[in-house]
Amino acid sequence: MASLTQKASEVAREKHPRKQEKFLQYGTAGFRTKAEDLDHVIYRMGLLAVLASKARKATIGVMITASHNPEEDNGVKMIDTMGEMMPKQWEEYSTELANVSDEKIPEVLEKIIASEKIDMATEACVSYARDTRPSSASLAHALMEGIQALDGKFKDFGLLSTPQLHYIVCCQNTNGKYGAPTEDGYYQKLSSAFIKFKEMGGKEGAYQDTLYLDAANGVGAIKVQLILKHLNDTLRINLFNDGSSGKLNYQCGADFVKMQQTAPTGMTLEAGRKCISYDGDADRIMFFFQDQAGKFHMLDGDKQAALIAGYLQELATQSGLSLNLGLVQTAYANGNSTTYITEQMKVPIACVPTGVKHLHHKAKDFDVGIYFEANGHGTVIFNDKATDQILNAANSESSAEEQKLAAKRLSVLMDVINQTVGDAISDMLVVEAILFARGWSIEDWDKCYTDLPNRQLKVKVSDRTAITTADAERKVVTPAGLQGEVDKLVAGYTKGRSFVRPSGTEDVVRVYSEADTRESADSLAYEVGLKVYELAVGVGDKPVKP
Ligand code: 16G
Ligand code: MG
Repeated sequence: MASLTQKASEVAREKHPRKQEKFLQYGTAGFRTKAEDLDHVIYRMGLLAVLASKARKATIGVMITASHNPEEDNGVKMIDTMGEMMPKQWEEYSTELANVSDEKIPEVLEKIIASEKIDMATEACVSYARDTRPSSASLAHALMEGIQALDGKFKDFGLLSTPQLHYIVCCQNTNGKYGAPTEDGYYQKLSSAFIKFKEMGGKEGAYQDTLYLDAANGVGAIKVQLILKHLNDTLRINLFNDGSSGKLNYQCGADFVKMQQTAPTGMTLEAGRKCISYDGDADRIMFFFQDQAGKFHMLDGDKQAALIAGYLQELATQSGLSLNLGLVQTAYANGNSTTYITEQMKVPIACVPTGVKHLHHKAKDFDVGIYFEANGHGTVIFNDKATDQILNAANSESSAEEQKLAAKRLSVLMDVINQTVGDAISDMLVVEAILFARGWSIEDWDKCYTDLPNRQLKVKVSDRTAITTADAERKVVTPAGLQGEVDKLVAGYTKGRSFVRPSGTEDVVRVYSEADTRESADSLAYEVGLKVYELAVGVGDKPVKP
């Protein structure tokens, strides 16, 4: 064993040396920084993935992407055996391993081997993939050399969207029960379920099967064209920002649309056109359209959650199943979505801190757990009880026709959903399926509730870890006194709400605000931002008055 970990250190020194002392942290979405600083980190993640695979006695996934970040950035994230995020202790191992000198690598590896009681004789297998960034291919090579240095086996899936790799890892570790563990298996499963769902028929109405897609010049552009081949014209897509000329995520993509509350460049809006944006690694999706008066409407993660939860709840009731269905949101969820979903739809809501792992984990408390971040990342998970009940009801000879049809629809929709993680392609199909079933246009869907005007801004402070929060990030604990100031400011606005949290992916503090008017939301964000700047040692430019 010692010779193996020693070899890992030698390869590091020869081929993937740590060139600078910059501290890097495995954050909410793994490591994410300038691509040029990542070679040694990704090599080491190859080493760690081998240990994780041995510890789990199963396949581990590693995705190379920086999602919606600028093209120059890159990142890496490990995927656990069921397609989920890695637990905290592995995030800590990642951070520790990434920041030691090349010479110290054996020491850290051996410590992990001991604490996880890893039998080094166990075979290891790592599945990995990358996004379309120029730096991704060479980083994938560094990863592979890390895996090989510890004698691990690997499968290189080349270019994939992040959720496709999550799906494949889950399939690999469930012996194909969740689907065939290949990219083609993914297309087959989702597309055949989507086609089947449409064959069951929908309500007459204003539904249109045409979409205008901004693919953020990312991997989604390639993958959506592949799934289209399997969809047999059940969906039409006009593709924009397909990567042939524009820059990845630059003034386009789901994050741009959400943050700027405007259409991406490279795409012309026309009244009533149903438009969508993916982010750079296709794990988020935004819907939007322009109305007859030229006004821009955005249907974010909250609205997708409302559509999906409402429909699933209806099917569950119609099929006579007693399933405990609930929705998980974060503090970023628009106040009007929360009110609509709890009061009108009567679906229970849980609120958790930002980050997919928190939402996914909480969603497991329900038989049918729907989770969405406002930024467009979300999915639905069905536990074993729900899955069994739905499949039994769909195949039962005894139940009434209407009941059986509802259960059939549920069972088919379940296969359109990528339950392992939020997935832009899968969510697109799920939303389209529901709109089709309801006979709705995007305007019909948009009418369920109107978003409260909201604003987000960033404040630079000398140390963002000085900001700590509680109550699912809705309250600031430190610096002392800040929450009191936020409360006072919020009290001055009708329907005002605001919170402050340190970012997990950028060196900034984020401020969110909402209120009854655009001006109020902007002004509240500004005032809260200023308080953060004053009480949390702001650096550089102060927030600017709107
Ligand atoms: C990451 C998270 C996303 C979260 C975002 C918040 C994952 C896979 N992704 O992208 O869920 O919304 O970070 O970023 O967990 P922030 O902490 O910088 O606001
Ligand atoms: Mg992403």
